[in-house]
Amino acid sequence: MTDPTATASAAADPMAAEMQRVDDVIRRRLASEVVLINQISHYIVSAGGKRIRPRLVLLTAAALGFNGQEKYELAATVEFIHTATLLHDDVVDESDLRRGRKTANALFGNAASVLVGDFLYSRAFQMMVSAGRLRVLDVLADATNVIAEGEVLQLMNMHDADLSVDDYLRVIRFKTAKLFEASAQLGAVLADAPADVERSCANFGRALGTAFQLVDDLLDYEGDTTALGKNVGDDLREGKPTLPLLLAMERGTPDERQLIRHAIEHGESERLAEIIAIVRRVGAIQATRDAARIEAAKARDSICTLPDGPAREALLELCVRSVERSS
Ligand code: GRG
Repeated sequence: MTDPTATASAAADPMAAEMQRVDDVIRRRLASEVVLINQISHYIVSAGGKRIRPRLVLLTAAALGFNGQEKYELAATVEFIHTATLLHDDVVDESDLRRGRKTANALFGNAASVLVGDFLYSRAFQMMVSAGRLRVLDVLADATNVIAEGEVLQLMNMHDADLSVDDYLRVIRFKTAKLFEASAQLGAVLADAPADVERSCANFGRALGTAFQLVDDLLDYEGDTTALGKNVGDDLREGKPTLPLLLAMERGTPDERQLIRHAIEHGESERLAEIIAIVRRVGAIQATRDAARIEAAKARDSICTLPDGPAREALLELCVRSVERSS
């Protein structure tokens, strides 16, 4: 007899069964004899998340005709790396809300969060070795190194109201787009695709990841805390010069420019409501979304030569969803 819940979820997400396979690997690979590791890693993983990076692995592999079981292991691997970065990032940013729940650092403390992040990160390396391909290690070792560089660059840019748009873009390419790039590239690596196809998939992921982070940054001014599952206004509180603020300074009156500059330099959000109103009025949110649309169009162009079929269609659809999202 057909399982009605399986049918319903398949209608909502045609990849539901595939993603379930990834979740099965995630749960199996979380296992540790150390109680606190199990507790914290299950806490963050069971809160869900969009699982967009594992989808990229599965879809690029499928688009290129690869259907081996290793794809689930690698899809779970990139989600582990992503989860490790979230655990570390929430400590660095002192965030207290993630995926609609208290962050692990708020609940278990900074030390436990960093260390369980280390566990997930090193477990990811055990998993990628099990793929038995040096190219997989090459791609992911490079990606994780660049992500860490991006986070350090971001730290250096904190409170810098004179940051250039190029320097801002460099940070988001490193800290976010790199893992999207690696995820899409891994599908091609699994499929033993020629170098130019591997490059196209990597370019797709890089542009999609850039679009994704641009939207992430605008939602911090446009979004709703409940829908986002994290606090809006956190970037301003931290003095993070993201594109909506840089554009608002460019387009605002001298007084408005001064207000935003002061907020970035001192990392304060007492006048958050006023700043959000300025960011919206001068069209900085719209302009940031437009920049994301341009990146998404680049992503779509990158895979125009991939074989036509449902997997390529789903990749194209991801470009739309990543930009037109509100959470
Ligand atoms: C452990 C390799 C390693 C590095 C640590 C802290 C750090 C260096 C990197 C942080 C990078 C980071 C968190 C970038 C932001 C990426 C981002 C947009 C996260 C949110 O992604 P979603 O929306 O999250 O896909 P969900 O919750 O849906 O999974």
